Amino acid sequence: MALEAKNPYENADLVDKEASGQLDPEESAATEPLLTEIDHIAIAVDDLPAAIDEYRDTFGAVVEHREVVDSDGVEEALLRVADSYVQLLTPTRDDSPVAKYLAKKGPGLHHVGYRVDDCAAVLEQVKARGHKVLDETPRPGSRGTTVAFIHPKSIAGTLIELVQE
Ligand code: CMX
Ligand code: CO
Repeated sequence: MALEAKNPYENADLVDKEASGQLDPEESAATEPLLTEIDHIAIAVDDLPAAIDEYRDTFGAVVEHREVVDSDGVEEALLRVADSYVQLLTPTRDDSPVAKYLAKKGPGLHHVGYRVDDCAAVLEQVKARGHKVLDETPRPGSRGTTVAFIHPKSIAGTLIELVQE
């Protein structure tokens, strides 16, 4: 099919829609990759110092940045891995989204942060494609970044953070 040849990563649903004339093939997919790099893999933990020690002792990974992000009720430790980070995250208060996650699921992968060149522009594209977003407009993240979250139920079961440095 034409769309498959143009973009092998397109999903079957869109291919079907294009074939049935519901989607304009020229507008059906982002024309160039919007995600430029994995910024961070975020892991929720109950005990931040213990997790930092574990990563250092096991992998030799060291903390490059520590920050309390009040707006999200979290404390983070960023450990560099090549051009990306592991973001160890722990809640700083009971109403933090990470506190709720830990209570329900226990420690583990919480979200993936993808680097983008223009967070506002990518967020608009994500919304235009019908995905549920958690931030209507970009907002400040840690390290002076600009971020926006996409709901996990809306895209492949993974909480996504768009990160503009
Ligand atoms: N990954 C995948 N699925 C998740 C999830 C996650 N991190 N968090 C919740 N879910 C799922 C739940 O399993 C649940 O699914 P079911 O309905 O099938 O049981 C559903 O989403 C609703 O979950 P919930 O426990 O009721 O949680 P809420 O809806 O209250 O909150 C979310 C979930 C994603 C809306 C909330 O965590 C949020 O707004 N997150 C964005 C902000 C954030 O995470 N900040 C912390 C990090 C800050 C940083 O990185 O700097
Ligand atoms: Co994050």
